[in-house]
Amino acid sequence: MSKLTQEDFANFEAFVKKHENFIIAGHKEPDGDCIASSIALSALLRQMGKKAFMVSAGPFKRTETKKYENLFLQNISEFPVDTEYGLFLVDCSLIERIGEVGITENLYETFIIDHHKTAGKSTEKSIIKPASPATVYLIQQLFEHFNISIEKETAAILFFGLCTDTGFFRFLEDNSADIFTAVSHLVEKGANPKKTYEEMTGNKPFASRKLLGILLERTELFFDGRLALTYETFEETEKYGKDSRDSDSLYQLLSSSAGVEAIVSIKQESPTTCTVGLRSKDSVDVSTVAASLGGGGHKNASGLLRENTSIEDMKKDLLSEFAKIFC
Ligand SMILES: [Mn+2]
Repeated sequence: MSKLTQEDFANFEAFVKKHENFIIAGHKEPDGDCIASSIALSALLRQMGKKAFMVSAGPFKRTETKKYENLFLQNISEFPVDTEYGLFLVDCSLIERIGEVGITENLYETFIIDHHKTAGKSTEKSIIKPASPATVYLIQQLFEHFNISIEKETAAILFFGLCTDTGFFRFLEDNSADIFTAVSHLVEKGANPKKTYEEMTGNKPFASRKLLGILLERTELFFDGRLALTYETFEETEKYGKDSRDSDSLYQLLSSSAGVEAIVSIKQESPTTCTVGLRSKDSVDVSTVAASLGGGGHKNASGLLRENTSIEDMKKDLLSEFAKIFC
């Protein structure tokens, strides 16, 4: 269930009552949901008469997240904080996930709001709903339960968070009526789907389109077309810049090709280092491939990094691991 219970609301309220000031921290390498959850929670706390500030280790790599960077402190040492502060962890459950932001474990009373499967179960000090497609959906329920008005800007940011984690609703299935009800509330309050879509998918460097063309042209199929593999050389990384990488579009274009069940993208980060991105449809578990080559991740999205290797060697090792799945 992705709906909060009366107990969840009571636990949240009790935690908010105990402190006057709050730190809000999300995971490092923040995505849209993480950033939006932090911003919306901070608005909620302010409207409940509390003070809150946000911290993020960054980096704000994705185009659509960059404009929010200046709302976050990089390290809490930039701000006088005492141990009376309450700490909210959003879109992650482990203090290690927030990176180097000057927060020491167990120093602050902590409340977790998260939707990751690895986060465990809700407790008195957490709201954890793995069935929720985004953390922002949990925060929106807090607004609505406590009857706190959702300002236009907050509606837009909640909507943005939901769109990023659901691939603009493409990942939702037929059990998501509640989410669309929530979306309808956000649009009523001023969220603009067209504008958000343009912000999320636009503003990419022209060079990134060229690079996509090269990577698509180079893609090879293996195992009767079930695996698509492409790579980016170090020279290309240098020429086009890391800002021109648009893995999401690459995966989307390749996975829409008939028969393709898994996608491999090898990126040469330096003449002797490769990173590998793996994506798959539900029929294939790429986390096993990543794990056996020293990486990790989820069933349908995982990756690895290897030093002292070449694209050719990396490709050979990957194909022999995929042979175990496809042959
Ligand atoms: Mn999330």
